[in-house]
Amino acid sequence: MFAISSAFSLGQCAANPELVSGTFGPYPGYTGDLSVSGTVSMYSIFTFDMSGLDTAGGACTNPDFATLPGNACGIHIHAGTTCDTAADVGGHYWVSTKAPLDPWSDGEVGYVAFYSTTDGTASGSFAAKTGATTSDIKGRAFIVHGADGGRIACALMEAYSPPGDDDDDDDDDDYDDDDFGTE
Ligand SMILES: [Cu+2]
Repeated sequence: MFAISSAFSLGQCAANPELVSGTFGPYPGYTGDLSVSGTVSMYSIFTFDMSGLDTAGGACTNPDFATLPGNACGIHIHAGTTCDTAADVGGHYWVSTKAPLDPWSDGEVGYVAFYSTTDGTASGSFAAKTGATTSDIKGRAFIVHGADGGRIACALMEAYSPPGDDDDDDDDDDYDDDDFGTE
């Protein structure tokens, strides 16, 4: 079996975006009536650093999604909040009211998160149009798929605690269950 050691992270505390927009003003030269306000916050992309990944047949070395089974070599957030019971892990997670297409599906959106490995290790980063906030994703299952598309590893996404920070992070998790899509 695969021994996965993993470090997935969203890299930030839910309350602390990495970047935030300043005050919106009119675009230079814009003379129309519209006046945009609000904020845009940037939370981190996903970064990963893993070992013990599937090297079978070299399929995940440079994945060709046209010929591989669905989800081959994939790394995805799934809807479930457990890694204990397969039936409860659920399908891909995204907020369908904000991101209409499954960002984790093969090809449909033109993007799917995957790992590429020759020796069972992989690292990198990716963004996914989940429509989800960090707190939406907190507690959900991160799934690693093998070269045949099967699920080979699972970890729950937890609040990041910097080394030495033993504060209890009590974020509330107020997503609406009707609000996300699964496949
Ligand atoms: Cu998956």
